[in-house]
Amino acid sequence: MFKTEYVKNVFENLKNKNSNEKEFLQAAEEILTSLEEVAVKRPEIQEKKVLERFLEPERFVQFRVAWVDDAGNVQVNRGYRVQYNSAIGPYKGGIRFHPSVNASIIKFLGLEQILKNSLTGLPMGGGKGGSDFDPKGKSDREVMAFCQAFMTELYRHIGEDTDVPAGDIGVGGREVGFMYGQYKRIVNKSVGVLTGKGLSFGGSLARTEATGYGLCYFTEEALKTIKKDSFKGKTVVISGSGNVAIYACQKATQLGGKVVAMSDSNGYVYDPNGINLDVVKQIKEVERKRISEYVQRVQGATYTPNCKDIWSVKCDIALPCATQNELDLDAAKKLVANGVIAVCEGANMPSTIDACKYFIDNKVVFGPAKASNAGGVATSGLEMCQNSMRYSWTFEEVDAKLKDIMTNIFHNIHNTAVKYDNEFDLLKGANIYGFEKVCDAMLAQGIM
Ligand code: NDP
Ligand code: 2IT
Repeated sequence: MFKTEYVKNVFENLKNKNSNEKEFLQAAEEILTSLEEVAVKRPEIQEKKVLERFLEPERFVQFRVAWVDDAGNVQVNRGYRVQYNSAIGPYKGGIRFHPSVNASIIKFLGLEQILKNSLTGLPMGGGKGGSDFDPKGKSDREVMAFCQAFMTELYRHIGEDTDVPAGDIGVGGREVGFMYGQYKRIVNKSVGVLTGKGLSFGGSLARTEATGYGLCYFTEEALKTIKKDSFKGKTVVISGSGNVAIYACQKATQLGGKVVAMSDSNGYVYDPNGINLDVVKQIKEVERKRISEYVQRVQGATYTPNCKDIWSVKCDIALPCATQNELDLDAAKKLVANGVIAVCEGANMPSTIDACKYFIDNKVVFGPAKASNAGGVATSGLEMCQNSMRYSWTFEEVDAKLKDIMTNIFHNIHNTAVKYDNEFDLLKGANIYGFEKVCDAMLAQGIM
């Protein structure tokens, strides 16, 4: 798998120390595969043990979160925050509430976040947090009680210049609001310690839309550069129906694409007339119900109770926007056989390693998550900037900066991929371009 003794040993040691952390090892393997050539070119990386230090989080906190449910029962969950790397700025990254959250998931997300944040060009280090709390089916009061209990421990570890969390799966405006309120109550300061806040208390316009919009700006630029093509007239399939998927659907449609399928963890809907996003938003954002509801409300649409089958729907552009490892080699083969020209990742690590390789080998325009979904955290960076200035930009101003950032990310990683002899290997381009800045900063700041 690895060609050099150095990288082989780094990965062997990582495996021995984290043997039951499957997702974390997957992310590390994918990154190390790309960085091997850089380590050969730059001997100081081995001398100063940069890869070993890069892979070991600066800090990892795990804590108890106890709260009381509506029936009066005490509930106990586990909370996490990984402060992975602060070489280029304060730790920055979302919080995920999902029953599958464990140390492996938090560490894979944190590791990816270091490189993603570096790609944005903004001064942000990498972090991530979360809990195995399941917000599904909970009342607003229960979600509030959980968020307050979670922040009652987390507050001591974070700060506007130290570590700035935001949303991720299961954490949106409602949860960020409750957590922000509790932080403010404890420390008695109104500061930009979280991003994705409500617009009336320091949130940035366009943050809600940013990840999905950014994904489409990236995809449009990649199609234009590599294939002299665009969204116009294309059939698009988007997995998920949460924050990222909804705004990816909106922008893909605005750019002239037709989105024909969306999903949740139970199944997917197919609408040959193009997804009616108002209906999806009503079901998911307002009523917090299942995507299967869509077929009760829109004529001609069908529901299939298997979310993975969404990749058998014929399309030109696929945007996986649900979760890790939702797109495997089988799915990749189906997409390619059906003539897909671009697969750009909105979720974090949605494609398995062999699926990524299959896309690259088959000359599909493949946008790796850490580049193509960086619009969310980039706009979080813009929210931090506005909070520091105690000022706010208009929607158009933020959206224009987001578009600029996504266009730059694409060209930076594409140029790097070209330099390393394969313009389709944007994954390698992203890993190398993101890593070199972090590596330079780590070397400049001494051994720590
Ligand atoms: P949401 O909670 O808003 O939506 C998540 C969506 O993914 C839901 O439709 C959910 O379905 C589906 N999903 C979750 N887990 C699974 C699973 N195990 N199998 C199938 N579907 C699943 O989250 P976001 O939209 O914010 O996040 C989606 C992805 O995008 C994640 O990978 C996240 O890390 C990534 N991301 C998010 C950013 C942001 O700004 N929010 C920024 C960059 C990346 P169900 O309701 O059935 O659970
Ligand atoms: O994965 C991600 O980049 C996010 N969930 C957004 C993080 C952020 O700090 O806005």
